[in-house]
Amino acid sequence: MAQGRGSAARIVIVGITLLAMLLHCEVVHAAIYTVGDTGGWDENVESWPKGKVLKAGDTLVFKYDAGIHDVVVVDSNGYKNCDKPTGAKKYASGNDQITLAKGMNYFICDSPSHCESGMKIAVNAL
Ligand SMILES: [Cu+2]
Repeated sequence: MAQGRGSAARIVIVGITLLAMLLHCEVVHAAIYTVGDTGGWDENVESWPKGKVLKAGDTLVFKYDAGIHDVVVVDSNGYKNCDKPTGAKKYASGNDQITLAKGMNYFICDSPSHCESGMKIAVNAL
């Protein structure tokens, strides 16, 4: 009886250990980046992704004054022309966490003339 309880406890401990290892793996593989680093999501942030190796599943954190800026998910055309497609997903909390999809990810600020002033990024997630 006592031995039976002991092995059940061992199985539970092994299970918890495996789960912890899996969760740890997840954390190690997905990185979190603050867009614009200390400057945050602001004008002239366009060059921020240059030289960074970003991966699908990584999280971008957009920090900004919610009353002034926003973050809109656009396509390549929207990025190039600072144009928000109809029905585009918009974030406006001032502290938005967006997980990157594989391939190109484009974000712009929708406030008048901000995107034209370089408040936009194009990120290639591997
Ligand atoms: Cu803005």
